[in-house]
Amino acid sequence: MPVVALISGRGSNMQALLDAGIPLAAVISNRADAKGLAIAAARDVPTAVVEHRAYATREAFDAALAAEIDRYAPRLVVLAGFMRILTPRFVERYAGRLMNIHPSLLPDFPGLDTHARALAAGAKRHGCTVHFVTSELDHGPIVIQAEVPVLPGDTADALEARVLREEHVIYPRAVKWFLDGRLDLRDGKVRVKGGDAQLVTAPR
Ligand code: NHR
Ligand code: GAR
Repeated sequence: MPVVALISGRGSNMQALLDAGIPLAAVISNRADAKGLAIAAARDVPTAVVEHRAYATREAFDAALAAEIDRYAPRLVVLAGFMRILTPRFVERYAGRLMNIHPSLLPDFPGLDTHARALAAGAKRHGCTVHFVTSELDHGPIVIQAEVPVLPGDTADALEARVLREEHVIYPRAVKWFLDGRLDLRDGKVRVKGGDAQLVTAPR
């Protein structure tokens, strides 16, 4: 089966992929306590844990992770709330077939704690981005984005929930495009064959 998902926690994006009928060959977590592992197992998706703490270096962890992934020979590897920065060597190995979902409208707010940072900046809109992974963190070619309003009185939690609903819409869409051979990567930019919208605006 074509897709392997890497998770670190809750697994709601992984679940959205399964709910959309994306065939996951395996779900791999860097944390044994990731809630998403139980969700995958309950749906008979094979799971594995490669604990980053068991490895002395990022290179060693990434090599073990790659070995586990490659048992399934996936066409695509998706980061679904995966929280470890990957080494250039790992990223090279899966170049053009490694995707991430990031909870901001990139290039705004790469890195962590994006919802609180968007509020602190006084942003009037926020959202999420599916992108191909390159070795520059959260800077790879953008596949699709969804935008949500920032509302008066928003807390980071309220904003996160609004964004997460859109993540669950755009990640399955992006993965389907990839599996259907509809993504063209040229000059560091992604185009969808057929011209489907690569920006989704959530109604308020
Ligand atoms: N790796 C590369 N090379 N490029 C990207 O674009 C990546 C990546 C690995 C993960 C997801 C990402 C996000 O969407 C992602 C994109 C973790 C961190 C982080 O600082 C930052 C960004 C992302 C994921 N991780 C800490 C670390 O030391 C650990 C934090 C923790 O365990 O909670 O790896 O935002
Ligand atoms: C999601 O909001 C995802 O975009 C974000 O973590 C959450 C994971 O939720 N990813 C990152 O912040 C990557 N650094 P999930 O486990 O329920 O899919």
